Amino acid sequence: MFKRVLIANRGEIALRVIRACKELDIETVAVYSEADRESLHVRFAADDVCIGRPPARDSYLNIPRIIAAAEITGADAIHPGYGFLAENAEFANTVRASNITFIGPTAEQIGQMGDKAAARKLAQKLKVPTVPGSAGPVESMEEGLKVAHKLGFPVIVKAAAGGGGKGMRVAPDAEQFAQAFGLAKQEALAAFGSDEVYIEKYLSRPRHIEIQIMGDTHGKVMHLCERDCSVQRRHQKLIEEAPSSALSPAARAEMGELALEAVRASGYTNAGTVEFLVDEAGRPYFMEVNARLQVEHPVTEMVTGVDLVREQLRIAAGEKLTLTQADVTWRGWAIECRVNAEDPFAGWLPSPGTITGLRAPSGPWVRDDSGVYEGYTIPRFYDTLLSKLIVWGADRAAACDRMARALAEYRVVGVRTTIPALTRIIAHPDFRAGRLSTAFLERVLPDLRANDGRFASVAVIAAVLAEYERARHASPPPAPADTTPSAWRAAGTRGWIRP
Ligand code: MV4
Repeated sequence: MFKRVLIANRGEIALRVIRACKELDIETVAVYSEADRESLHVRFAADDVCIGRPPARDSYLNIPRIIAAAEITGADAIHPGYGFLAENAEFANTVRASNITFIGPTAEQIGQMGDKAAARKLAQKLKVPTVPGSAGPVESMEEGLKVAHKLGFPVIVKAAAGGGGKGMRVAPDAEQFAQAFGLAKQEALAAFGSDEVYIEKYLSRPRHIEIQIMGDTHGKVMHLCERDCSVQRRHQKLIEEAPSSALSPAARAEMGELALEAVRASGYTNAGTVEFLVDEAGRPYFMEVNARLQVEHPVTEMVTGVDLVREQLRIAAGEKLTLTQADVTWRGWAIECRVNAEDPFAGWLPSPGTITGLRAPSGPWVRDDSGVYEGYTIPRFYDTLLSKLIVWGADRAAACDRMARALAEYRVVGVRTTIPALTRIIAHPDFRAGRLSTAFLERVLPDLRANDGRFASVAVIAAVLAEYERARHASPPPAPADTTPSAWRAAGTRGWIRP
């Protein structure tokens, strides 16, 4: 096993990895930008190195500085977390060339999975179903239009180097095809340095269902149940769950097999996710492979009992997977809500600032993977994720009830958060019934608003926060002479202990 692991990331995921290391008695090294001096991951790690200025390209995306930090501190492995350099083949390769172990798939596997058009081709070769579309990259507008006519509109133009929604444009009809094609190409070139695109028939209300997989360096690969990530807004997932209410046990088993089929040939190692869209008829279509640990991995951990980061570390150290496919079972239901510092009442704009009051939910079957603390100032340079609230229940209804309870316990003062929106979504009849698709959120957003254009629960939240502030800063009111419970309460002494 490793002696010292450097975590090339920040926020809650850096803490998540540090925790797994500590439980395996591995020393930890945090790297941080000048904006993150006061961040929790720096305090949690045994050692830390400042790697540069706040913009990510000067710090968390700066490969030479991260390698230098590992060399200075004597780290023998690097965990990339998610985002930043997690799926950068050049980084994985540079780490390896520096005689440091990259905790993730090989540079070659990352490169392979990064080319979405090639991954799609490979899936087709392996008889894993894909959405009808172009055979490969489409060179010209004319060729694209021909393919689109053959498929029938609407179609979607996707960047080969893309993924996660970037460089993607829907063409509803032939008139709008040229524009969609041009914009997708342009965006792809700007974002990925390659304007290669391919075309697929557009599915209008699919569910986004992904299979967690794990492979070791001894040729064993297994899947660990699916996650349903259909509740998202502009490719930002808000709520994820495991398992999915859309799959029967037979469909689940079939998708697990398809996911394994898609990665077996390439000898995939470490954690990965095979992403599918599932249409209204329940047919799965391969989309892409995410060669990293994902944000929403805790829901899988909660239903399977497998510590995915621990397994990542063990696999990277050359050990065998703890479990076999036959040993992996899932029980009950887990739901995750992403708590972001964004104002859902003001176009979901980031709400940076200082957290002046904070109380995270707890209690049975509640997990809060947070990267913040009371007094912490959220830097404006990075994403707005404050924490992931994950709950488990014996079934989906119990998990929904528990999430509602946990969200109601959450208090964040000083910045706006997505909690009021999440509360409303969890309470929505369609969410409760599991009537989900990637179109769900946009469709129900108006339902979540009251007549004044704000969420109906704003008044409630404001009252709760006012009460919280009062209790924190006020001094107790004078005690009434009559200290019976009813008189005590009538005297406005709620929140103060009766003598
Ligand atoms: C699609 C699709 C519909 N049809 N492909 C989004 C994430 C990426 N991994 C795949 N994505 C999609 N691919 C076909 N053939 C719908 C999505 C999609 C989406 C597309 C446009 C705008 C919002 C979206 C939200 C979720 C999924």
